[in-house]
Parts: sequence; C-alpha cells; structure tokens
Amino acid sequence: MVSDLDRYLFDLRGFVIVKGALSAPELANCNATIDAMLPVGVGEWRGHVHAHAFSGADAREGVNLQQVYEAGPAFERLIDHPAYIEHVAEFIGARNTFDAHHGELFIDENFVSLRGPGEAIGLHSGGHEGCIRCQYRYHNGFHCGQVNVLMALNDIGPGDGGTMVIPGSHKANLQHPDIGTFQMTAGGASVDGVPGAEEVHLEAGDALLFVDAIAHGSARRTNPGMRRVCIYRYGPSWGMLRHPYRPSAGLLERLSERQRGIVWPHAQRLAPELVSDMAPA
Ligand SMILES: O=C(O)CCC(=O)C(=O)O
Repeated sequence: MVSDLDRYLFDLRGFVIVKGALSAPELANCNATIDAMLPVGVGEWRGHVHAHAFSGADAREGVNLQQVYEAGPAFERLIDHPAYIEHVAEFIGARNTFDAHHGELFIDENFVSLRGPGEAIGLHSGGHEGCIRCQYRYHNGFHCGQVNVLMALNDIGPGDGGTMVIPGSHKANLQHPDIGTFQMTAGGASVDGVPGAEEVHLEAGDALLFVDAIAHGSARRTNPGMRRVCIYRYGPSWGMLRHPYRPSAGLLERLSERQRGIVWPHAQRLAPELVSDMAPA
C-alpha cells in the first residue's frame, strides 16, 4: 500500500497526500458527529471530548475538539484507517524492531480543528529544532518521532486557511530567518507570505501525512464559514510506558511534583464527573 513514490516524496519533502482517504459516508458520519457537538465554547466538554484552543479563550487559530476518538464510531475508525495506517506505521518505523513489543504506534493527540474567518496558525517546527518527539530520521528505514494525519472534512482551497508547509524543512539545519517576524503579525500568526512555504489544498476526504519536524502552520482563513479538519498525531509506542504497567494512585500521591512529572507526565484532564473514578490503577 505504501508505494516507492510515497517513500521517495515523504523523504524528500516531509509529507505525502493520500487522495480520497475517507469515503463519502465516512465523511458524512464525521461531520454529523461534529454537528451534534456544536455549538461548543472553549473549556466545555461534550462527553469525553474537550473544546480547547492553543491560544486560550481568544482562539486565534480556531477551536479544537480534543480526544475526538471518544466521540463515537466515526472517529474511532480513524485510529487505524486502512487508507493511511500502513504509511504511518512505516514512517514511524517501529515494526520489526525492539519498539514493537507492545504495539508499534501510539496516538498522542487527536482532535478536530474548526477554523473560522480571520483565524490561522503560525509557522512552527523545522529540522533545526532537533526535538526527538517531532524528529525526522531515516536509518535502516524511517524512524520519525511524530507523523500527523490531517484529514480534510470539507474542501480546502484558496482563502480557506489551508495548511502550509516548507517542503524539505524537516531536514533543515537552520531556523527559517522569518520565523520570529511572521509569528508576530497583528491579527495573530499565520504562514501567509513566508518565503519557501506552500499552501496545501485538499478535497474533503483527502489526508495530508506529514512529519511534525517539517516547518508548518496555516494560511489565514479569509472565506466565510469554517475549515474542518481532523488531526491524529502518531508516535512510537514508547511515547507511552513500555509495558502495560501504570503507577498506582498511592505512589503518585506520595511523589513530589517533579517526581510525579517524571513518572506520569500527563496529569489527566477529564470531564468533572469523571475525575473521581479515573485515578490510575
Ligand atoms: O491547522 C493546520 O493546518 C496546521 C496544523 C498544525 O500546525 C499542526 O498539526 O501542528
């Protein structure tokens, strides 16, 4: 399912596009599931799905429905959708290695992003950072730290606030010289006008697969209406604990804040009614 051309382009550019990854019924189910959760304000919960914004309540990059794989079968299907999961597994590269003992992949973030007029996200990441979690690496096959699958849930053309990438920047040794200035634009950051950046246009159902080390962000949406995408971020299974053990609630209570952060880095963010019954066993 992963062609030699996909491998070549992913290595060269840091991204590939899988056309028509989601079928029309799958798209309709995803959009109906989202419709049933709207309207929603930043900070509100819909079941186990949390409305979140990277910039806080002013949400200049749009609102995210975090943990959307909790929203029902339409989004559960996207966890290992056959249109792209083999690409992801190969690009993460855990298969047939020491890392595959308890599965080869881990989803560290999954959300729907809803972006309206005036909203965008600034240029971030790039090979110069060297961050292991996001890194691009090829050695005896691909070993990327994070591969993102961004699925278009509606058409994304000019003015729709499409994702922008700097092809090849996952291997960059230097930071883009404009990254600071373009981050600081008045209406919030966007990638519009950044030299070397290309806007990716997608039809509803297409999936953009990119290594997070590529310098990326989005154009500002100028059209009316909302851009709807769903983003699942995959990493190697060691992004979670190696074995199916979990620290006990007692241990976590006894530890210092710093110790707890090392043993169990993610404090849980749960709907208030779930907080009492979700301490780690
Ligand atoms: O919203 C977009 O188009 C870009 C998404 C993004 O920046 C990311 O996934 O890190």
